[in-house]
Amino acid sequence: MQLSPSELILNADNSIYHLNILPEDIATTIITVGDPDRVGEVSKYFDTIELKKGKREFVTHTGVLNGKRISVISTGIGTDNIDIVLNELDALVNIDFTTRTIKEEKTSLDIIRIGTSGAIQADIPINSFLLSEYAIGLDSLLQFYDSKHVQNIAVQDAFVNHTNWAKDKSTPYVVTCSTELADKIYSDKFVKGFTATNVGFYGPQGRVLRLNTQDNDLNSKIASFRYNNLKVTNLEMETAGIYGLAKLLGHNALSLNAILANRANGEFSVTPSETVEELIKYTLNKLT
Ligand code: R1P
Repeated sequence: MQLSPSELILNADNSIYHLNILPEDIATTIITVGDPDRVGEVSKYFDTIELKKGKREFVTHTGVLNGKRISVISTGIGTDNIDIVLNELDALVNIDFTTRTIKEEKTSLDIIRIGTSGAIQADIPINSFLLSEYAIGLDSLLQFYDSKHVQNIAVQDAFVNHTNWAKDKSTPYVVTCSTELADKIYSDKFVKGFTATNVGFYGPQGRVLRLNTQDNDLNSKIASFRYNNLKVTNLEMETAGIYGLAKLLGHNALSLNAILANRANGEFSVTPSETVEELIKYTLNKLT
């Protein structure tokens, strides 16, 4: 079946609509970061950089480090952007742009997020690294896809019961990382975690400046949730979307978090850039 110009949107140079890049522009190992300025903070370690392109919040650099070709792409903030980035990355490798048809032979990407996050458990130190083994999406992204088969329904049902989740908010979805990538990257530098991904930074993550939230106890209920040995460790805005879409599309994904805030203690890092830089160096070292 041919994908129409309104569904698979290509720019005049045949690049994919939002990312503005061509199939040959990306490596099969992709690092995603939220902040477009963080792309250069990663690619500055490459031995060579062959490509720098961008459009809106989506900046891409591709280069080689220790003989391994790597692309680093900024996603901006939120799972709405993750929907664009994951679908367009997949299209770049698994759809033939000339015939507008899905390729028979699929390519699987390794997608590693290097992001920042706030801990929700008091015992997770500021400036530590957290590897998300599990993620729970409190946004609605995955619920728009035929995705029940990649969701852990038992954990999400228990979470809904424990938090008395309001029926007028979308149903949380629980998804997991690529164990293959986790085995490759993990060391005792990391806390293994269960990351909650939410749709906003303020009210959805329980921050009250001038607006009251629908449930003032939400963060404490998220923090006290237990399922066997699982407890939610941190809050951010992309991981569950990345895990869910990567699983559905046949890619491997792993989210690494520099813990810059502790919401339980009210602390924020005084050395955020240094902590993120350490995580970048560590990840590049492990990948190459
Ligand atoms: C919020 O400030 C942003 O920071 C975190 C959140 O997930 C959200 O994107 O990650 P990044 O630093 O990777 O953007």
